[in-house]
Amino acid sequence: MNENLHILNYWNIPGRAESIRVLLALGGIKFENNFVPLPLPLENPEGMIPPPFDDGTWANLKPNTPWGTLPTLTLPSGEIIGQQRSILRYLGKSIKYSDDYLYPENPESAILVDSYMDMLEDIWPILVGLNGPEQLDSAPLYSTLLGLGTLDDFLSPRMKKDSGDLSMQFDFLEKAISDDGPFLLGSSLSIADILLFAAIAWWGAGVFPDMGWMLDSRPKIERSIRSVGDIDKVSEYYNDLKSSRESLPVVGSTNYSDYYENFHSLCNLD
Ligand SMILES: N[C@@H](CCC(=O)N[C@@H](CS)C(=O)NCC(=O)O)C(=O)O
Repeated sequence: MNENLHILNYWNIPGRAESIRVLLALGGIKFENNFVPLPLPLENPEGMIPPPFDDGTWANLKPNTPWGTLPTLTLPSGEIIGQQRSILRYLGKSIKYSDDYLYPENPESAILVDSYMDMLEDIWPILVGLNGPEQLDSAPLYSTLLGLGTLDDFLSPRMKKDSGDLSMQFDFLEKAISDDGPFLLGSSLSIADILLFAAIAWWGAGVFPDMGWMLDSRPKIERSIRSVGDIDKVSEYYNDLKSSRESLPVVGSTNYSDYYENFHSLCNLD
């Protein structure tokens, strides 16, 4: 590990870390990934270093993280900071795009950015599903992580237009987005756009069979995330890593490489 770099500590999947990776790339901040083996009860494929699945690393690391969770970001000073949205705000206060800080300085814009990020956080645990070993295979995200496919029976009623609770949350999001665009707040990019881009691309592979479940008839959400994928520094980041992501584990019906496919398609890298 290079001590002068930022180090992003997380599993080797997009998950809650991807927004931070994209933001670091957009800010031109050099960082390394410290891929911690995912604490899932799956056999490790031979010869993969680091092993993708549980080898006891997380149990040892967890008590030494600030909040008992990943992602964390190790700063060049050695300080370790945690919590996805807090890390985004921290970085967004010093990273600019087209002369604007990605976490706006004015309180009226900042509350909007926070609201978008908090509403995404309301959706996140529903899509991850219940935690605990005995419930793993009935939780939407864990089902794909364990190679058991997407839980359409769980998701379909909740994503039913006009009646499903999750569908309504995506509709509130669509309604809130500026008409003019291209970004959530209008012409200024913010960390909320980065989080939305990372969330939809991840959920569209890790939870739903595709992004259409969230994007169909929601053109403003789609416009916003496509606009993030169109940013040169973002597409260059995915282009540089594309081949390294072709050799990720395959578990049952899940090829972990597919977890990055939506990011590539949003960056027009197909
Ligand atoms: N509020 C936290 C939630 C983080 C979280 O739940 N992380 C999960 C992985 S996505 C985790 O660390 N799970 C392992 C554990 O809780 O032991 C954030 O937004 O960063």
